[in-house]
Amino acid sequence: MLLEGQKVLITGASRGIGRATAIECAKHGADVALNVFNDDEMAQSLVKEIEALGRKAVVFNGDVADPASAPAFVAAAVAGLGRVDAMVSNAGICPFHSFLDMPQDVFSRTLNVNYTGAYFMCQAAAQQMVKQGKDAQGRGGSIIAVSSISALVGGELQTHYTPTKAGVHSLMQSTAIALGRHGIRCNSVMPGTVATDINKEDLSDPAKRAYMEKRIPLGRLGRPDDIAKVVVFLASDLSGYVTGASVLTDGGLFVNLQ
Ligand code: NAD
Ligand code: RM4
Repeated sequence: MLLEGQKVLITGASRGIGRATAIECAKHGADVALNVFNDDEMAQSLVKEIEALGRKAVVFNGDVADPASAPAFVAAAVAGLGRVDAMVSNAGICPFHSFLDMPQDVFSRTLNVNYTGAYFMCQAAAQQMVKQGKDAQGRGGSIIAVSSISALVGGELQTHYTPTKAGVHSLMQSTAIALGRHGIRCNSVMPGTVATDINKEDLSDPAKRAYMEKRIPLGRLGRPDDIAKVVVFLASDLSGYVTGASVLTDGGLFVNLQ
């Protein structure tokens, strides 16, 4: 019960890593506010799962690429849960595409969802945390960006995507400085390859999947809850002196170069 009584906001919460994060936070005693984007059935089934764990869930439908969705999500969370203790900026897309013929709309949408969305969601959460003030132990809240191993390595079909993941990690480094005086910690988690909808097609080639698995020292692709557990750690007091950091969570993939 690392998050007993905490109020945690999660963007892109209906599927994959965001969904697992919502469930893991609820298992650790948190109530959750779920930003979803036109995914009603999945959102409703998630609310049921959270409630079955004895926790509260507030749903807010909105496109993170629209900066106006950020203060609206935080306002909905405060109306439903009373306050904000942690923000998990998770929503992201990766429409795999080659570089030389990258359409401008695919580039722009990826940037707007993954980077602009994260920026304004984190800003809106931080504004609310600053308004709430620090507690007696000097804690002001925790902001966690879901970055990626792709912040550190390239991807041939990810030239639009990898810079957004480097970008959100860099954002956490700078906001850690900007918000430290308010007791707000800012960190990123960098997942390796986790089988979710985002890469279903990419990993549907058995040869590619087998190649990826073979390169991972722990011998398997990541599961959404592998990442969710690290998010819980970064939201909790266990990481109370950690800010501006990243936690690479990849089964060893990054170091396995030779
Ligand atoms: P996913 O496709 O299962 O989930 C993405 C979620 O984001 C969905 O719930 C989707 O509805 C939501 N979303 C998409 N566009 C949105 C928008 N405009 N506004 C609000 N929500 C939106 O994929 P996932 O693997 O769970 O990805 C979650 C995050 O993890 C992404 O930021 C991704 O870059 C990152 N990541 C994933 C992997 C991986 O291998 N799966 C690795 C590293 C990082
Ligand atoms: C991640 C990483 C994974 C890929 C997903 C879509 O950041 O690059 O390997 O499958 O993005």
